[in-house]
Amino acid sequence: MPHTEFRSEILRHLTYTLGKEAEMATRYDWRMALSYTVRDRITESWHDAMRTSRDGRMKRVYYLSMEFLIGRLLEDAVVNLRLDKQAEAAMLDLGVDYDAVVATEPDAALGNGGLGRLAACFLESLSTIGTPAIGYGIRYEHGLFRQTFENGRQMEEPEDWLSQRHAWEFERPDVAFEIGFGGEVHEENGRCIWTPAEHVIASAHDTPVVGWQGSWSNTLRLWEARAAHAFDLAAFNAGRYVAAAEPGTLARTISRVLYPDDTTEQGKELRLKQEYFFTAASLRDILARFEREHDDIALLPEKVAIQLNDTHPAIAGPELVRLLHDERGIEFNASVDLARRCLNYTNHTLLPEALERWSEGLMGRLLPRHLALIARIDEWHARLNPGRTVTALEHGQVKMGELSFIMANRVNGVSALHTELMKKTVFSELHALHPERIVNQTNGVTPRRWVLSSNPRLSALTTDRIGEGWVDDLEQLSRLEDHVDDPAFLDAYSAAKRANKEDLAAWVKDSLGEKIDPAAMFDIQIKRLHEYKRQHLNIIETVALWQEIRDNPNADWTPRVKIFAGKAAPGYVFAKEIIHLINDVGRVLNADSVTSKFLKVIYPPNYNVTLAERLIPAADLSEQISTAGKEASGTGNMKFALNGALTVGTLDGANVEIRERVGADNFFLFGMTAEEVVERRRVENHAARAVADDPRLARALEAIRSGVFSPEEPDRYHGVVANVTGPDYFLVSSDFSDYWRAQREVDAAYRDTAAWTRAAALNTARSGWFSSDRTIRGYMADIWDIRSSRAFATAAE
Ligand code: HBZ
Repeated sequence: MPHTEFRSEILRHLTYTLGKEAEMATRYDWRMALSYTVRDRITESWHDAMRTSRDGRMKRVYYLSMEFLIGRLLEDAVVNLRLDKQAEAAMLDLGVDYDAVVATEPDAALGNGGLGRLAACFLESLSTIGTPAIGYGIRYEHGLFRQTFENGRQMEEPEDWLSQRHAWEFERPDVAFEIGFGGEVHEENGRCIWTPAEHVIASAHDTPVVGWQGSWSNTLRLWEARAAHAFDLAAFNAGRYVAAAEPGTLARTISRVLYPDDTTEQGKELRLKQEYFFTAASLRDILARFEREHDDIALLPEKVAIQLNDTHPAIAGPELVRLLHDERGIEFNASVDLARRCLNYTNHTLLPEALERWSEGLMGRLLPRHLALIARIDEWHARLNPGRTVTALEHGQVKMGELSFIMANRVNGVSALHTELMKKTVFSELHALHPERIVNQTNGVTPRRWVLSSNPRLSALTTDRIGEGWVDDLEQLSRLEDHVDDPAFLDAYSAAKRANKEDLAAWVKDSLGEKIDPAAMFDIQIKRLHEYKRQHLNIIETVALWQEIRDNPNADWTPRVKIFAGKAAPGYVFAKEIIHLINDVGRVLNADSVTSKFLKVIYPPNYNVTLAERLIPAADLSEQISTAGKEASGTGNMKFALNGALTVGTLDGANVEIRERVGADNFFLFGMTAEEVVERRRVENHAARAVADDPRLARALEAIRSGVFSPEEPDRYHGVVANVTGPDYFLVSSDFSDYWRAQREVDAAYRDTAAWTRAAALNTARSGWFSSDRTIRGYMADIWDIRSSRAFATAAE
């Protein structure tokens, strides 16, 4: 379609959908008009896809997730529909700055980090592959908090992406379910009837998710909570206006805000309510759709594959049993069997403090019928597996990991190492009972967002050399290997990186006022703040390096810019101290006229998907330095490698598989292995010994402890230093010397520009396996038993 036609459509939406005259239109108006125009195109393929799935009675994937970290959608849709040229030309014709318009879209942060972003990549890959799927989650009014810094300290402000209209969604007032809480259970004619004390309405909002080239679209269905009776007319008439609106306000709290906690379960009743709310609504929707298309419930596992993204929707097990047994009268064992054959569970962490548990008291109060069903499921499981008993209910607690495992057809980890550790640690007993149940599915990322759209320069170069088949067949990147000894290719590759770095430097200057040199190595660590991710190892090494540069300022240092970004959970005090420390160190180093030409520290606030898209293409070095055995997979590590950053990293999560693929020569390995970590913790005073053995570490810690970076409050970091020199559970001190060694190897390697560029290009060429398309195909084959996608749609039964 010519861009003039596209332009008329934008104007039509501006006039008739938004009711604005072109002369009066703001950037917001133009963005909305453009988004509606693009959405119209998606809608056609979306309806086709839904019709094909319905008519073909196809099996569908239902991805239940508390989080979908989708970010901005306009550019993604434009790129997938290949409308970029037209959209830009049309906006130019209209006298509107396309990039500026795109930049006004709020970043939808309906997730905390990797788990939520994985869900978003999966939906896009499912659409690209053409597998019928629906993502189910919560339509949070407020996503993850907005982070600002006040004198280097993290401050949290509410996020309000919905203060503007959300251009992509379709409200479905006709799709609504009543969700109950509390109340009583009684028996009637041998059947259990649950009479909840309280009801909330879950009402659906759909966002189409378009795949590559627009040939298929799936649905992200997010539930909003509202009151069954939003308004108390009697109270209003009595003049009690606030009280009159109370039922609505109370109900709405359920979908009000995303829990900003990515570690410990706060044990909040509201969190359990959120979990049940969206899980129950989704299951009812799934069954309703199934029953519209099939009349034999025995077909359920053949037509329905439900994936639980971590244990947050684990109540799906007992809820599905309740819907089948209590509500449809199917015999209990048959109900459990049917439910179990539909359900699968993905584990994302082995950290004991992050495994969800609910007290029996709370569960019994909020979901009395489910508590009873969990006990019955435990009995059922024990009967089938006499001898050894593993139960979900134990010591007055409901263990959601065990419940998910027992109720799942397949359980998966997210990297090879993580899956092996699952078998050996948290789920060892259940694994012994069900050795076929645990499978691995190493994570992946969508190349459409994380290369094509975010790194247009690298994409153009790649397409120029190998054609554009790589976009939905990422392993074709291996064909770049034929070019890594071609100087012209390497020049172009390094020119693309350089231009990305210049863009980032300009942005840093504009937004933070700090000047950074695009010739310096851009060394980036971006992820949630957590002790196991060890941002403090990175900043302590930065301090030690700064001290060495000061000792010998005329030496030939390799210039570096250390870039950090990430949020700490608001209640996670230690993580917030690390943020404060990084900012304090940055303030001192960036102002040091002797060292700042060699070393700077930058920490842009409010890390989100959009910022990741800006930073990753400009990275030379990717920091993946978690304590081995703690990072389940990581997905940022994959995005960096694809975009040609070399990794300095431990043998943890998917780093192991990245290193295997890119080659040991193109990866800077350091640190203890997962087994060595366990050993080392047994050594008495391991941290103190490590400090005593490494004068550099001792000196850096002393500077931090004595207030060199916090002169206004010299003991500000006593706690941090006491931790790292004392218990040091995450072995920062014990891994420091080897990290230092690896970093000096990085320095040396970076000085050989040609060799570095070649290694970077090899990282791109060899990372094609880390596409989420590959991951999704793995789930289809090993978990969902779906061999067909759109190409194989079968005729109606
Ligand atoms: O899931 C992450 C893992 O830490 C990371 O290694 C992995 O790559 C990624 C995708 O598999 N886990 C999370 O992101 N977890 C959460 O965000 C989370 C959120 C709420 C919770 C607990 C964890 O209550």
